[in-house]
Amino acid sequence: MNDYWVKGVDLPNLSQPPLRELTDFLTPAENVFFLRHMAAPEIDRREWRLSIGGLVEREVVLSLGDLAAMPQTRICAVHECAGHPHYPTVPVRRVANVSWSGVRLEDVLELSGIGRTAEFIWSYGADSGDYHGVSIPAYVKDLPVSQVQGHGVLLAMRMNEEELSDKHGGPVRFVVPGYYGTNSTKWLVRLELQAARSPGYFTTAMYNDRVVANGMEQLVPVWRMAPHSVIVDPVQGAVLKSDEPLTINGWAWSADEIAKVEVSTDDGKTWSGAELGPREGYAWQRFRVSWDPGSPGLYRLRCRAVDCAGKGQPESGARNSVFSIDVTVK
Ligand SMILES: Nc1nc2c(c(=O)[nH]1)N[C@H]1C(S)=C(S)[C@@H](COP(=O)(O)O)O[C@H]1N2
Ligand SMILES: [Mo]
Repeated sequence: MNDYWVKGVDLPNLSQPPLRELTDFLTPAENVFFLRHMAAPEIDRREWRLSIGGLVEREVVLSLGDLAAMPQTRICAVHECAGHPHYPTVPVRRVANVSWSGVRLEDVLELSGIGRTAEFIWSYGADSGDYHGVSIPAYVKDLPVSQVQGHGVLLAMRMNEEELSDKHGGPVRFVVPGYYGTNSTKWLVRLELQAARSPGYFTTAMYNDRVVANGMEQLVPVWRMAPHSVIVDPVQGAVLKSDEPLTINGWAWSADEIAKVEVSTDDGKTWSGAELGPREGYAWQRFRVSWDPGSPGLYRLRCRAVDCAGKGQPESGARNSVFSIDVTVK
């Protein structure tokens, strides 16, 4: 029984399981973090419709039955929250790895056609309301059309082979594998093709990182996931026995495949390469390293991942900065 989520009680706006609950390759639904920015909408599944408009060749409206009758695809993908939009440099390590099933975005866009001048796809959720004093007409996200084609984007109706729950955005949500969770619009009701980025609050004011390159400040949308890794066994504060073989286990992921994970057991003074599992689809990759601490004491364990393009994790001050825990060896 998990105590961070109580069924039947008013939906809280955030739930996050402790890392010790994340030891399985596929995260069970009850251990998948949950998040929303505004009040959760009420959706009648019989009345639900998805409209596709904007710069399309023809407007399309689909019901749940229409989607269910189309070819279904399953994809395994890591699901990571980018963190609080007001504090983009604070790592929250809010992550899960799940399988999503539903209809490919390409198949739906085939029905509507893509207008010649369309550059962005906007996705609308059914939720609206107050967000920290700002009135939001609808949760809207955007992505370049060129980046979503051929990348497994789904209109998901199932999570881990079960009907998508209300709290995870049912009946249908957008799923953008390899991109931060904020792009995977829950309670999806409309897709729009447009020539420019959306002027919505969550695409302009929030979820844009200020990055300084060549002395110039640039705004970089929070789209593709950066390399990240966490240790899930042992966990923070664990008391371990030195006379038993010890293994440090964790997960690493990024928009691209992870090529290397290193672990330090001396607070970053020395690092050793971990055994790294393969990448399946867009899933996270397992890593492990055996550890002989030698003597009892207090140890700070850290891990860091590098993707196949050579991109790693910053030491501090980023949503994906290097993770650490303290454990005691007796
Ligand atoms: N409609 C809608 N979609 C949304 C959000 C939201 O507030 N409204 N939150 C986003 C954020 S920031 C994250 S991290 C994920 C969380 O998905 P989950 O609750 O299923 O884990 O949904 C995204 N999609
Ligand atoms: Mo998020």
